[in-house]
Amino acid sequence: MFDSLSDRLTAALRKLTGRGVLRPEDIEASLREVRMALLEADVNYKVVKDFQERIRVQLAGAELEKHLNPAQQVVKVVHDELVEMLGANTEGLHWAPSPPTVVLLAGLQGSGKTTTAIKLALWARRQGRKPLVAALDLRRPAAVEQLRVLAEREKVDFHTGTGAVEAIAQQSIAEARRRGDDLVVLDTAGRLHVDRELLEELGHLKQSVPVTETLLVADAMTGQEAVKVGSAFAEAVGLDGVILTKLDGDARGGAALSLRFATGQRVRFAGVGEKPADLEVFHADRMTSRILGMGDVLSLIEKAERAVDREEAQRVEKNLRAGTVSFDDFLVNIRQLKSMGSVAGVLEMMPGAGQLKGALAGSDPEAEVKRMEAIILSMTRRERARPELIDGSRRRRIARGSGTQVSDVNKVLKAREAMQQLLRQFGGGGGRKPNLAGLGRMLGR
Ligand SMILES: Nc1nc2c(ncn2[C@@H]2O[C@H](COP(=O)(O)OP(=O)(O)OP(=O)(O)O)[C@@H](O)[C@H]2O)c(=O)[nH]1
Ligand SMILES: [Mg+2]
Repeated sequence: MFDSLSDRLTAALRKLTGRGVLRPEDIEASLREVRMALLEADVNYKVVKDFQERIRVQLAGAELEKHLNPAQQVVKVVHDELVEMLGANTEGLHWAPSPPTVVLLAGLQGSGKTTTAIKLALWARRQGRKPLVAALDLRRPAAVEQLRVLAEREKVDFHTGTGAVEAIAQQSIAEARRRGDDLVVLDTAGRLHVDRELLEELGHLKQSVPVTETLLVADAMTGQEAVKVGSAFAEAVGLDGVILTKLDGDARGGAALSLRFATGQRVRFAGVGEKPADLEVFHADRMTSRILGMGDVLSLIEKAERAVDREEAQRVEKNLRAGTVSFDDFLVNIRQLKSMGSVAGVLEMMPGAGQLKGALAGSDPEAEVKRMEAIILSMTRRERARPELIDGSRRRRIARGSGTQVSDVNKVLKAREAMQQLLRQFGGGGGRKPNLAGLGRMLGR
């Protein structure tokens, strides 16, 4: 997804992170490259101009964060502005206060409306909802059949009918009420181009039923065309957001990156394949991190910087850099995790933290961290400094002392090992600049 944009941006920014001191001309040069990269990705030129201006203003501002070096600051500002450009959102669907929620899907021919109708229904079902899809594309009998077949295969309630689309839409809502469905997705007819007739039809339909959200389904591969369509629909019918399809293809990113500024519309979902399960909520920040190729390291740095007691962290950092983790270090670390908010959320963002997460795989990560803390506090000083001493009988004693099971103690021992492994992998000290910093630095400086 957005591969070449990603490559170019990362390359432009990496040049900076390799330097200790940044001269203004270095920054200018990389901003020029960032600009070229965006234009090549088919981002609307006005949007690019605006973007560049905002970055320049921010870099000149006094608000820069002191704990980041100049290169990191540039990366951070670019990152934040990209998130802004993408609409800074993670919204999914807005649900109607009283069900059913009614979602009207509109868009050009072949943009993916019918496929998306079923995808959205399945996404809602994964959220514990009960969806119904309604076929309102009566211009082509095959279109109704397409949705019917998909709905039957996925066991999603389906409704269609003959006559006026407004009436069928109303019936489908009554049908949903009768079946206890709380979401109705209306699949409409497309056209080759935006034309008056289509827009009027959609306008009438929208007035005939209590639509909760009107979402434009747009093909990301069409780039600026999708943006034009977005403007036309927004103006004539009114939109609440966009579902961008075919982001699994080699879309350059222009549509995703221009829509918000050019039309005021946020991308709410991303279609990432042909299968009914291939729909994701569009997370502006995750998408940005993906584009910048840095995991979510930036936000982790941000959180860590806020939460960590620096001095304590510095003391631990020395050990971390050496690639060893005593239980004292470990205790500091998990307390930091705790102070950062959702443990699961933080782990999510750590590159390669899968192992540690596995070790924490309780139903409630927060409770798990408390238990870990109790277990570590039941160890002797020597045990904490030299975990390899902890044999079977010590494990039993520690379990008794902390009111846990030996299996819980084993889990903590494993988690520490996992963290040590993780550190050796991501390294204190050395390189790996794309990740901006090793874990040691992420946890404090
Ligand atoms: N790769 C990929 N293909 C998609 C995606 N979404 C839709 N498609 C494909 O795009 C084609 C058109 O999809 P439809 O859902 O039939 O499009 P539509 O908007 O309903 O088209 P009309 O009913 O003719 O207006 C199909 O071949 C889909 O499989 C996606 O996210 N990724
Ligand atoms: Mg269709």
